[in-house]
Amino acid sequence: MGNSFLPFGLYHVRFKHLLIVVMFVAVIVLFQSYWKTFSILDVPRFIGNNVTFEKDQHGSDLDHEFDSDEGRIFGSDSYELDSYEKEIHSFTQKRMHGDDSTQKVREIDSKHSIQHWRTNINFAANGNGIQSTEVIEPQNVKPQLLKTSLSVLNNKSMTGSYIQTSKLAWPTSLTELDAQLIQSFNTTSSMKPAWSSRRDRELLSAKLEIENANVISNSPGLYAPVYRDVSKFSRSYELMERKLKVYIYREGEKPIFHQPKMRGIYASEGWFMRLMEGSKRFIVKDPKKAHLFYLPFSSQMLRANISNNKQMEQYLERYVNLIAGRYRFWNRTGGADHFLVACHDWASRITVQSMKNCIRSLCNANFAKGFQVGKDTTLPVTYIHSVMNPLRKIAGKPPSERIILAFFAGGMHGYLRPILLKHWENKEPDMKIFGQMARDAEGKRIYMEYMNSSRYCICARGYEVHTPRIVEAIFSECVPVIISDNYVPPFFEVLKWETFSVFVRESDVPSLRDILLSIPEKKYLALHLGVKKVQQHFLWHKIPVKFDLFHMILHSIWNNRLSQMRLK
Ligand SMILES: *[C@@H]1O[C@H](CO)[C@@H](O)[C@H](O)[C@H]1NC(C)=O
Ligand SMILES: *[C@@H]1O[C@H](CO)[C@@H](O)[C@H](O)[C@H]1NC(C)=O
Ligand SMILES: *[C@@H]1O[C@H](CO)[C@@H](O)[C@H](O)[C@H]1NC(C)=O
Ligand SMILES: *[C@@H]1O[C@H](CO)[C@@H](O)[C@H](O)[C@H]1NC(C)=O
Ligand SMILES: *[C@@H]1O[C@H](CO)[C@@H](O)[C@H](O)[C@H]1NC(C)=O
Ligand SMILES: CC(=O)N[C@H]1CO[C@H](CO)[C@@H](O)[C@@H]1O
Repeated sequence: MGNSFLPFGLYHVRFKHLLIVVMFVAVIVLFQSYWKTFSILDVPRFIGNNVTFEKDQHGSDLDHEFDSDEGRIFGSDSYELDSYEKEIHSFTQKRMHGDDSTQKVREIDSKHSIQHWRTNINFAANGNGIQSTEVIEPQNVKPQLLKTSLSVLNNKSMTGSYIQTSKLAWPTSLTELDAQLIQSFNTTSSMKPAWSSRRDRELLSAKLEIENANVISNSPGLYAPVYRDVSKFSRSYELMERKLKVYIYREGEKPIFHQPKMRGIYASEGWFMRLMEGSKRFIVKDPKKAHLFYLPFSSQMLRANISNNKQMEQYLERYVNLIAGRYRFWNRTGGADHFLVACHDWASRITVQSMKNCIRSLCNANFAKGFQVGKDTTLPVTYIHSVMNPLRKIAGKPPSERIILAFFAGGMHGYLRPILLKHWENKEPDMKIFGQMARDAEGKRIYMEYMNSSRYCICARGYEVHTPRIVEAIFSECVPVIISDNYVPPFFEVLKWETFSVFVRESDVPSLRDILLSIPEKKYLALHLGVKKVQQHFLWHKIPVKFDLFHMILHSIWNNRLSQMRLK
C-alpha cells in the first residue's frame, strides 16, 4: 500500500495495531508453511537454502504492496496463505531464474558499463521540462547502436509497422506474440463439435460479417490508431452486443462459486462475475440458446479454501465432470465454448488440465507457461480498494509538466526488480526508481505525485508476469513501460499496445534509460494520447457502459471463440 492508489491513511492509523498482530501471526504461519510447502511440492532439495528464506521472511514487503498477491491486508481473510504462497513463488523463481539471471545481468552489465550516456537534462523552470532533454553520444559506445534504435523507433512511429531487426527497438517478445496471434488464426482450431448446432451457425454468420466489415475511418467513441483494426473491432463489438448469449451454470456452491469478491488484488474476477451474473443483455436461462457457457468460480476463494494445488485441480475436475454428466454442452465441444475468468496467480496452473479447451481469461497471462494466445485471453489486474468507487480516472498532468523520465516504486518481489534497482536506483536525476515506499498517507501522496509527473511508469514484473501497475499507469496518463517477458497484455487481440505503451525486454534493463530517451518527443506525445484513449477500456462501472472493462473482457472471449471457428 505504499504505492496504493487511494488514500488509506485513516485506515492505516486505525489498523496499525491489528497490522502488527497480523504480521506476527503471518511470520509464524509462514515459518510453518515453509516446511509444509516443500512437502507438498515435493522439492526437498530446496530445504538447505536458508539464506534466501531469511532474507525474504524478514523483508518488509511480505504484505501490502501493489502487486500480485499483495496488498491483501484490507479485507483480507486469507492473508497468511498469501504470504505463504509468496514464499513458494519466491523460491521457485530464485531456483529457476535467480542464479541464471544474475549471471546474465553481470554479463550484460559489463557489456553496457561503457554505455553511460552523458545526458543533459534541463529541468527548466519554464515548465517545458523534459522537452529540453539532450542526448549526447557517449564516447566509448558503438554509435550506431543509438542511431539504429532512434531511426527504428522513428520509422516505427511513422509507419506503425513492426521492425524486428534491432534488439534495442521494440522487444521481440511483443513481436513474437503478434506472430503467435496470427499463427493461431491459421492453426488453432478447436475440435469439431460432436454435432453442429444452430448457435454455431449464428456465430459463423457473425464471423463472416466481421471479416467482411466495411472499412470505416472513424467510429464513434473509438480512436482508430490504438486498435489493430478498428473496423473489425467496431463490427465485432456491435454484433456481440446484439447476438451473444451466455449461459451460467447454476451448479457450484458458495463461497467458491457464485460469490464474487469485489475488493483487493484479485477483484477483476469478482467484478466480472458480479456483472455477468447480473447482466440482462447477455444471459439466457435456456442453455440451448447459449453461444458460450460460463464456469462461475472464484480462483481466489478456491485458493482460500483449498491450499493444496493438486486438490484444487481435482476440485475443478469434479466440477467439470458434474456439468459434463448433467448437460450435453460440455461434451459437444470438449469445453471449447466454455469460459472461465480467474485472477489468482495459480489459476493458470490449476485449469490447464481439466479446462484446457476452455477460453481462459487469466490475469497471469504467461506465454511461457501454457497461456495460449488466440484462445486464452488476458484479464487486466485491477486493484480495487473501494467497491463504491472501484476505479477512477485521474486527471494527470499534461506532457509538458511531466518532468521525470521514468518512475518505479515497489517491493523487491521476484528476480527482476532487484536488477532494476541495481541499475537505476539513485543513478540519474530523471530516473526515479525506488524500492518500497512509505506506507502512510504521505507515502501514497508522493507515489501519486510521481505517477502524475512522470512520462513513463515502469511496470516491472513481480513474482509473476502480471502487475496492477499497468492499469494504474493508464489511469494517471503515464505511458506504461512493461518489463515482463512473455506477458501477454490485456485485450491483445484487439489493441495495438505499441501505440500507447513501451515494451522493454528484461535483459535490456541496463539500457532502459537509453531506450526511453531514444523515443522522440513526437512519438511520446502519440503514446500519451494513446493512453488517454484506451482508459475507457480499463474502467469498471457498477452498471456496465459501452466499451468498459466488463464488455472488453467479454468481447475478448467472444472474439477468441469466433477466431477458433472455421468458415467453410
Ligand atoms: C523504415 O522502414 C522501412 C520498412 O518498413 C524501410 O524500408 C526504411 O528504410 C526505413 N527507414 C529508415 C529511415 O530506417
Ligand atoms: C495464415 O493465413 C493467412 C491468411 O489468412 C496467410 O496469408 C498466411 O500465409 C498464413 N500463414 C501460415 C503460417 O500459414
Ligand atoms: C471457504 O472459505 C470461506 C471463507 O474463508 C469459509 O467461510 C468457508 O467455510 C470455507 N469453506 C470450506 C469448505 O472450507
Ligand atoms: C460426457 O462424456 C463423459 C465422459 O465420456 C460421460 O461420462 C458423460 O456421461 C457424457 N455426458 C453426457 C451428457 O452424455
Ligand atoms: C495529478 O495532476 C492533476 C493535474 O495537475 C491534478 O488535477 C491531480 O489532482 C493530480 N493528482 C494527484 C493525486 O496529485
Ligand atoms: C544448511 C544451510 O544452508 N545452512 C546455512 C544457513 O545459513 C547460515 C548463515 O547464513 C550458514 O552458515 C549455514 O551454512
